[in-house]
Amino acid sequence: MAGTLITVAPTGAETSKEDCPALPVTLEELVETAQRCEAAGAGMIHVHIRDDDHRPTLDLGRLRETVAALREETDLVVQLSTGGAVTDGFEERLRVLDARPESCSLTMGTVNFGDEIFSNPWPFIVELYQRSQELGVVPEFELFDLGHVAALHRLLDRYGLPAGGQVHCDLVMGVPGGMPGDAATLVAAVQALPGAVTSWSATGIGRTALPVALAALSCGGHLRVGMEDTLKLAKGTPVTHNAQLVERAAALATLAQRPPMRPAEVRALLNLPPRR
Ligand code: KMH
Ligand code: ZN
Repeated sequence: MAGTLITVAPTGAETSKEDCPALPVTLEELVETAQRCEAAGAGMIHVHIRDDDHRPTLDLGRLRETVAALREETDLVVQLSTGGAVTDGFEERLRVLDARPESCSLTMGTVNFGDEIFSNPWPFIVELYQRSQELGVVPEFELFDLGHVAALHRLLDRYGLPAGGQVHCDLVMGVPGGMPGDAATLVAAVQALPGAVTSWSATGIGRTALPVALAALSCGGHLRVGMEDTLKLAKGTPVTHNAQLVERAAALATLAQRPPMRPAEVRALLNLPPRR
């Protein structure tokens, strides 16, 4: 295990610009964020976009424009969210792949999500997976709970390997309603992963960010950080730019003697074609 993949998730769908002016919501803000985060050590970007009123949207034209701009201005692997917001419909979420990102998120089951429900029924998972295989989009399996790990076994057993043949997943820990963000749970989830998994990262929501990152590094995992998941560096210290979270992750990864992977190394890890 030579390096650490740091994925930045800079925006998400849950936080409003009014509540958090530092959140990147316009295309210009997103590109500036991506550039600074790439310089700080990120290798992949997990993207949610917003409309002119800064509300979450899955508008296909905007998604295409976003993929094009990020490809033009950065080397980062671009991963579009197919989770969107809890209010988004299945058809819209499936259509995200038509924007032809290199990677997409693919959540492996329904989960209580605070006061809401993040709905991912099995037939939707299968349709999204098969579409990703047809289009050659490399999925990142999002695992919010141990049941999602079991569902990943079932998916791979029944429908085979993803595009590219590598299996990358992300443990999303500490969502109210999902698995808790602590070391014991991370170890249990990692031990339960299918043998076909070739790489995994972990992210801890809110105050679980640091314990999850430290546990992931000590277990050989990669890291996802960003304002989608964490709005404070410490109690009373708000994040003012996503690059701060990437810098912190890069420092931890370097301390662990697994420094940040550059985008070309991330493409090799995920068996994506080289870019430039
Ligand atoms: N916004 C959450 C409801 C994903 O991006 O795939 C879903 C989410 C997962 O963020
Ligand atoms: Zn997301």
